[in-house]
Amino acid sequence: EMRMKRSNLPKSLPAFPLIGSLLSLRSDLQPHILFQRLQEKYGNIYSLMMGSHYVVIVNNYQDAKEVLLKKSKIFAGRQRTVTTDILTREGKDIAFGDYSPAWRFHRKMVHSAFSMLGEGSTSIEKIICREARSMCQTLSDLQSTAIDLAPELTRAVTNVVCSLCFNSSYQRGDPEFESMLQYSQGIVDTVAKGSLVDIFPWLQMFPNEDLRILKDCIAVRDTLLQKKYDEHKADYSDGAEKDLLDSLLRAKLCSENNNTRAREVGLTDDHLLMTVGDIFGAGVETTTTVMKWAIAYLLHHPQVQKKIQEEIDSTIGLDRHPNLSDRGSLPYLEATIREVLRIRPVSPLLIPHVALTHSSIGAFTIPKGTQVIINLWSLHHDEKEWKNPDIFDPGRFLDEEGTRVYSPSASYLPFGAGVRVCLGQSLAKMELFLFLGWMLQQFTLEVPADQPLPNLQGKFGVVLQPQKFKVNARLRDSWVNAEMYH
Ligand code: HEM
Ligand code: PLO
Repeated sequence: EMRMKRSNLPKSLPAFPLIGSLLSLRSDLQPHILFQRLQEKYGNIYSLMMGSHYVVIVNNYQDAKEVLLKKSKIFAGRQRTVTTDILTREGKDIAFGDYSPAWRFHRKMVHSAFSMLGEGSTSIEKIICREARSMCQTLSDLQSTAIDLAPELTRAVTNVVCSLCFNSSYQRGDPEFESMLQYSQGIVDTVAKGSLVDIFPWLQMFPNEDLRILKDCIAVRDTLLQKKYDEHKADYSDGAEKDLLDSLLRAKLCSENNNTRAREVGLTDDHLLMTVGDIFGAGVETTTTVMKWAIAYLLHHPQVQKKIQEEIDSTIGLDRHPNLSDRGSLPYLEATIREVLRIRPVSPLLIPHVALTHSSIGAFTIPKGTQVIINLWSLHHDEKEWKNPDIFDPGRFLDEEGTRVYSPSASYLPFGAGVRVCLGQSLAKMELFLFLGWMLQQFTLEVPADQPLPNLQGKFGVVLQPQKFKVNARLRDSWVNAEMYH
């Protein structure tokens, strides 16, 4: 039992330090695609060294299921890295924080704050629809000019999560919003993407452009978070929690009064700030990214766009806007969202997991402390699971009549699974449905005359982002006529 047979370890790649550089230096293959290719030579599951860390890559559903679901708690750890430690004050957040009572407590807090806010008069649905309305208004003001939709999409998505976290929102051109856009992109570009400093921590001794950008951006973010925190502390009154930050504050004050588990469950200022930082950051970057991918694919596949519009016209019409109770009756829109999340997963390698104890995956031995990377890209592009996986086809998620959404393969985990499953899954699904539904009811998205089709190759990072592209949002004739009629 004690003497592990070497042969039980997954097959190892030979070129140890090189792989490290491949993750960050511009190789023509992005890491998720490189890891997928290596499968041909090394099998579904193989290992490599990243600096001094032993890493196992999992490329198939069967083994991913064992890691994420069957042995969820065993593989619930996270690796500390140079860049995520700077972002999260040594892992005092949810996403990059190790498995601990503090992690568990903060997940629960966010969960209950979201359900509480969802029920009240300012329900999440109302907030999203308010932002959808404002976004559509802006689009119609900018009609028929080639625009980069990103700032407007980001503002809509940001305002939803801003309402939930801070009970506030941004107008167009708000300088705080502009600065948020900037620092957040800076962080996405430099954090947790397997950069050399994360693989060889001693490199931080030397001047490093990326690390400097990261630190500068985090400083701007921290100022913003601290300001929100101070405002909330000043305004706080018992029993009137308007947002996530109020809920966290109440939990902190409560535990201080009773002198209970405050330290164990991490109710320090740092923990509170890092939790809202996570939700705010994740809330903005993920949903915005999916919206951009969805629009990029709709431009490539105008017949898909047309079909969604026909579905909206026949089930909702022009007298009202889509709402959440329409989710069951717009299967083609729902299927399109699923297909976007399949073909371009936001987080193609999830967030690396860590084995908290000695364990196994399939027949392979996995030593304690092993980093386990689930290659979601491989799962979503597995030819044994999906017919023509590289082709964009929402129809694969529909039954034969085209009336019911289903999953043709279990190998579909855009939000991960198990104890580390995405905390914003239901929020994200509501947003995607409503934003796309509202937008396509009123507008047809087209490639401007002098512009190329969007590039569908993503930029790998902590989220897989599409490259910038321009769009023409044209008010639909039927909508213009209906508006005149009203
Ligand atoms: C974690 C996907 C939106 C908050 C994750 C993970 C994935 C994911 C793959 C990692 C799971 C793992 O490590 O095994 C997505 C996708 C989204 C989305 C595809 C949009 C369509 C959101 C939103 C929020 C959010 C809107 C916040 C409001 C989080 C948090 C974690 C997480 C806090 C860390 C959970 C933990 O480590 O315990 N998400 N996400 N996500 N997500 Fe999302
Ligand atoms: C995005 C940039 C923000 O400024 C900080 C931030 C916080 C949480 C991160 C998020 C970034 C990127 C997407 C992440 C999210 C936590 C969960 C989510 C990693 C870095 C995903 C997709 O896993």
